[in-house]
Amino acid sequence: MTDHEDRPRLRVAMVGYAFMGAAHSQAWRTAPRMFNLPLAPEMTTLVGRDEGRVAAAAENLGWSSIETDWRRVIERDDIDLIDICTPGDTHAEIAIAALRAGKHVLCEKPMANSVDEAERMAAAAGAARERGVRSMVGFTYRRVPAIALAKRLVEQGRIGEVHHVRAQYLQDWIADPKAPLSWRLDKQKAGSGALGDIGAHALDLAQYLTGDTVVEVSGALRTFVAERPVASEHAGLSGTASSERGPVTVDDAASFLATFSKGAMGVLEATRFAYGRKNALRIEVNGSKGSLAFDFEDMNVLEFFDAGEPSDTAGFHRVIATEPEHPYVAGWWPPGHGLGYEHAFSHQVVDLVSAIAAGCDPTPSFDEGLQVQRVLDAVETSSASRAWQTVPA
Ligand code: SOE
Repeated sequence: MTDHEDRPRLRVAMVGYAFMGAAHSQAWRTAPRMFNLPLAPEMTTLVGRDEGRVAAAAENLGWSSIETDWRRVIERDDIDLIDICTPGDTHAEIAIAALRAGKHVLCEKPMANSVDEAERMAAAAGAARERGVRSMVGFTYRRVPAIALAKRLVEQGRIGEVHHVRAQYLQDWIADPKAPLSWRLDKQKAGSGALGDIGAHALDLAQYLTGDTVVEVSGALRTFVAERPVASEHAGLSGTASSERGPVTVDDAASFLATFSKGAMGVLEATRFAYGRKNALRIEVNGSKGSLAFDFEDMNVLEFFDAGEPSDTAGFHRVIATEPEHPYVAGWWPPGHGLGYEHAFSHQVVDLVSAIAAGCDPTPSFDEGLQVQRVLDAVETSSASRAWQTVPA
């Protein structure tokens, strides 16, 4: 444990306290204990509309106080950063107001529900940057050590020029037609379905690892189950079913072909209907000198093929990314002791706090969030028009 008393504080208010709020809370609590941060984060206020529920969550997750209106929080002088963990329909309003009020912002993904909202958010982030106010989008998987290692290898030229990117995000939590409705199946709240919720992660990783952007897409969206039982309780991802039924207004699955600006070809897929695949965020990149492959269901491992090796022994190496030389790992356990889903959220806090202290912009920026939104939008348009779509620059 590190003594933070002599460090400047970073007073955090978090809006929302469900699955993502719990993951972020864990990270705000843990990162300062395991990493030597330049600022001391304080879990000052948890924000939610229902006073009783937010008070219980604050007690449980470790927040010092509560508010029931985010607008009051952004007016407060004792808050430095707003962490947005609400459904997508509120991201733009909260983030823009917070940035204008001079608060740093961490915003969950997808950054917005539409390109228009994302453009306004990126503009607000640009104006805030001029005043030293920072913003970041929660594409957390970038901070899984095996993924950060893959990025390092690509940058070192170890796989050469990228030809192919295959990225999939496969889940199965609504494959059963009896699984009830939740806000994630409501276009109004979530913007889109598998496409924005998990396809956005696959797309972000594809662009992050290659250091390149998608310029053109041909996509297809499907909703396999158009109507579902109304959830009687919002527990976990899918709640508990009642006898009443309501419409699903988002896609259950999305897939698209992508052309990258430097010519690489991408095949991307996101689905909540892949029975047996629980959180299979997979990516494989093939280059002129080798290949890399990752599957979140085996998240401590990165597979690496070096085409320069003698062919009699060449093969994918299974690199267990738990050595102190691997990104982020030195802060944790001895080699081989494995990290989990939550650790990437702690790494997100480490990088965000370090950037704020250093006076530089953290990544992924709101500009990157906007670019992802533009690709997602192009996929939707392509699916509707059954034609390739150019992604606006
Ligand atoms: C639900 O599909 C979800 O929680 C996503 O919203 C997260 O971003 C992803 O990390 C896990 O799955």
